[in-house]
Amino acid sequence: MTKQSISLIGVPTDIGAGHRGASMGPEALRVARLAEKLAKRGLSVVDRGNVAGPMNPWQPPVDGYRHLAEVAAWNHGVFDAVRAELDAGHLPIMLGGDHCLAIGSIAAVAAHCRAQGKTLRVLWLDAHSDFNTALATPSGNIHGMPVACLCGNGPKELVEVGGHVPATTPDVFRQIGIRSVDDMEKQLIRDAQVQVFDMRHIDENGMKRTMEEALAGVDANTHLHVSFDVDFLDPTIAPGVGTTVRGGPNYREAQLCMEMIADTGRLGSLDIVELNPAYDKRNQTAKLAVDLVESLFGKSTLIH
Ligand SMILES: [Mn+2]
Repeated sequence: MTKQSISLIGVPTDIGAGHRGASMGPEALRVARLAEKLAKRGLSVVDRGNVAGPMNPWQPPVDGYRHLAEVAAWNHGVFDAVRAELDAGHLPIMLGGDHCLAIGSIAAVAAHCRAQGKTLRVLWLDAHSDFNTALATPSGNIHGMPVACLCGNGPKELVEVGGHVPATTPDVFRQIGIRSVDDMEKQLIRDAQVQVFDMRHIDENGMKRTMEEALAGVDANTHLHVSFDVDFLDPTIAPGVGTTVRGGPNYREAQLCMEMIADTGRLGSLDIVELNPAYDKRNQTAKLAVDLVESLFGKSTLIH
């Protein structure tokens, strides 16, 4: 087997978020030694530096969207950067940044899968479904809308980021850890038939059974994309996010989730988003995220 080649792509913006600070996420992950830890696992890691984009003007929403033009600009940058790494045969890790950046990232992965004849499966690890629209959103913050936009439900500027509309379809998503969904958003998710494994599902079935279900049907032709919103984790272990929701997976549940994804051997790309150092304590959430990403790349706690 050839050595897997990983490319880190920093995207230092909080353009789609309701709190400032996720723009510092890429540096916090670097400071927590993400590249070094993966290299220690025998992986080849290159840090491609940061994507550039507009400043956060911190304006109120216009027609239901905050910073639409700026969000589109950042996502075009992300799309180009992620697509280039995939085309070169590398495994991109997008270091966010807020979750609006998954529009560009997953649009690029979907385009790559179409070109390669691969089947896309997206594991959306998050407290939120991020399936809002301008009509359903209370805030206009676009980090609550990326899944809807990727499925063609959103403003032209975002739906068309990857040039293929829709970028992908609801059936590729498996949402895990969900525990905060707006009322209208719930109906949109039901209508789209997105497969959601919410915290109640995890409580009742355990993380093992949940991940078996979320990974069912993954085969040798599957490209697994993990979109890891750090607010997926319980805030007692991961305080460094702007949108904490209590009652998330604990440390062992999160580790098992990552280990079971690693076991498939099909991980093809990753987003790490919503890490907000302004809310963190001594970079502990960044260190935890790095720890979990090590497990995602096969660092097992099992002794064998
Ligand atoms: Mn999210």
